[in-house]
Amino acid sequence: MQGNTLFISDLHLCESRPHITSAFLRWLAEVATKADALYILGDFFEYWAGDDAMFDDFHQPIIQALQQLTQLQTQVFFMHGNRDFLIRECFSKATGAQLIGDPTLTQIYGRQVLLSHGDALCTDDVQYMAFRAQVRQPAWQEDFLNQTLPQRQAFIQQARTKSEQEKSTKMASIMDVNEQALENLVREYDYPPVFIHGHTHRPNRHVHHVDAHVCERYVLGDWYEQGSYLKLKADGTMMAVTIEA
Ligand code: LP5
Ligand code: MN
Repeated sequence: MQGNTLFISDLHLCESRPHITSAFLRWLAEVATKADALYILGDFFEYWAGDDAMFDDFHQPIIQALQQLTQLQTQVFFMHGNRDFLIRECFSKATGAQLIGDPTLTQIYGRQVLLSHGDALCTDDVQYMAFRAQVRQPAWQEDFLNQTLPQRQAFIQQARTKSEQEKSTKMASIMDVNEQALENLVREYDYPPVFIHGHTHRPNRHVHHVDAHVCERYVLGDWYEQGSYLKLKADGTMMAVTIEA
């Protein structure tokens, strides 16, 4: 046992930010190999058009690096984000990463830890919630995946443009986690003492009191200007670390 578990999200890996991909690959080799487990909590990729996009020159080094990691002693768990929810078993087989649902309650070093990407808690963002409900339907996804890869990529480009336009008119507060939705989730999962999520790109530690239970909520940072991760040690201490990219 290595005595630490790592959490990351929102790397948004893409060809246009090669320094971030390089920083991540370095971090995998230098830091993640010394961990018991790595949890990737969504938006690992800028977008995922389908597992058939996995064989290109951009994705292959990332997939091979994850595979090397899982072949050593580090377990890798992967949760979907709103950009890469089309990742399927093909990716999982190629990397050795185990797909986990959103949310997932797990036990790490004897403590209950609740994990989520975080977008489902942004319930004030009603336009996004409607979009999410549509694209998370299995039938919608099947239709989408039946299109050719170039057709899917073109659609995603349009959706990205529309999303950026709409985000520029939304108040910052509606794109954050809704307090009531958060409390409901904490109740539903029987008051986990630790909750970790990403998506909002607002790295922080919050302490919530829900029905007289305390829940520490850690928000992961993105990997735009720098890298960042959370490290949970076997003694229960949590560290937020940033790295240069
Ligand atoms: O992604 P981010 O963090 O910038 O913004 C999110 C929400 N936006 C999204 C949309 C994605 O970025 C689009 C790319 C998805 C790639 C996945 C590929 C799988 C196929 C799906 C193809 C569509 O998630 C944004 C939130 C923000 O987080 C904060 O929480 O506000 O939500 C929106 O902006 C949603 C809009 O309000 C509605 C989305 C419009 C997309 C409509 C598609 C129509 C395409 C055009 C056809 C002519
Ligand atoms: Mn997200």
